Amino acid sequence: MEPTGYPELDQIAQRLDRVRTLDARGLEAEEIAILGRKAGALTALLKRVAELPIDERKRYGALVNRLKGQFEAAFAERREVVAAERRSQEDAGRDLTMPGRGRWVGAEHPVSRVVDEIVEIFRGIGFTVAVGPEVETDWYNFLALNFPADHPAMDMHDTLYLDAPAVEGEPSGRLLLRTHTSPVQIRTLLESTPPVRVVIPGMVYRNDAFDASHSPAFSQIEGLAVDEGISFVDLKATLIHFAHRFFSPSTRTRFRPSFFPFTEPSAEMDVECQICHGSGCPACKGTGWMEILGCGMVHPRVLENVNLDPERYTGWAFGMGPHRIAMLRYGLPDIRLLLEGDMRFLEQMGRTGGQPDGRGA
Ligand code: 2NL
Repeated sequence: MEPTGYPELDQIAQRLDRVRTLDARGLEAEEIAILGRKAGALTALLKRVAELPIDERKRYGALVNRLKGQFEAAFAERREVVAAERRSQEDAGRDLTMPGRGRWVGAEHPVSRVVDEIVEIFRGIGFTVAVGPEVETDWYNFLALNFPADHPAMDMHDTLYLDAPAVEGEPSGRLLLRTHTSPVQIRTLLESTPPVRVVIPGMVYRNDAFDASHSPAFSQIEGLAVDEGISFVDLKATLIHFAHRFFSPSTRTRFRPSFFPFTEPSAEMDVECQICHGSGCPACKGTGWMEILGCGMVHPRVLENVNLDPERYTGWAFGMGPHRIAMLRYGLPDIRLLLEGDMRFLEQMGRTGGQPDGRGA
């Protein structure tokens, strides 16, 4: 560059060529050193223009401004080059032929699937869904359901009681983990007036050992219909419809007499064995049948306990265990498979076509 006659300008001008050798950090520092608003070398010279004699001012000002423009252009150009270099370095570390990372594909748990299917079948015929607390009082869990106060189910050996004071102001307020979802039905009946058609899915708890067929925590779905003029015919028709939708339209069913404190008469419902279809196999212990639920006409005393007149209203109810149903449907030998979260089992159940009947695939 031509000398200008101003050594301080020429000195700064010498730094212009170096700009295209700077890296990102050096570039930033140099911009501040030359053009920085507070301490930039050129900025300082520009401030001095005003102090010069009037005839010099014009030439000097033009020289400083030209140099400023040259630096601005050089910095901008260098910024572009540095950014492009960084982009190409990033691209160099990228291997577009590398195989993609596999995604974890989740799947519904077999018990969730069974619960959802059961709920959907009943919703399809006008039932609504209700849920309620898992900690209950012994009135909602037992006494309202016509359990006598000395019933063995109320014993500490069968029921998990909470180590907490009883709820005051309740008819009987000892706190426990609900042993069935029936207390939610009691709450529903207390809160509404018939017609009532409701299904209640949820976890229930019993003081049981954890073995192949028992667990201290398992799921239940109960259903309840209360209205004027409801009979055992409604119970049978509805539950047979359910079995045909859930298993298959040709699945045979049968009802056997049974006993529950909260229903009278009571029954257990069997469907033909889903493994051998009736010929007899180890899964059905050679009987050709599998028990899927308990049911019955709501006991008149249960209706009275929720302030309904049993002369006017009748109802029916059922209860079944989705863990058990899932074991029957998928031919599982051990309930612990459904509760322990072993990925080898869950991946097998979740895999497309991995289930015996191909459902949910
Ligand atoms: C079973 C049997 C059953 C019910 C549950 C019920 C509820 C109310 C009134 C009358 Cl509020 N009954 N529930 C009725 C019959 C059987 O469950 O074996 N469950 C796994």
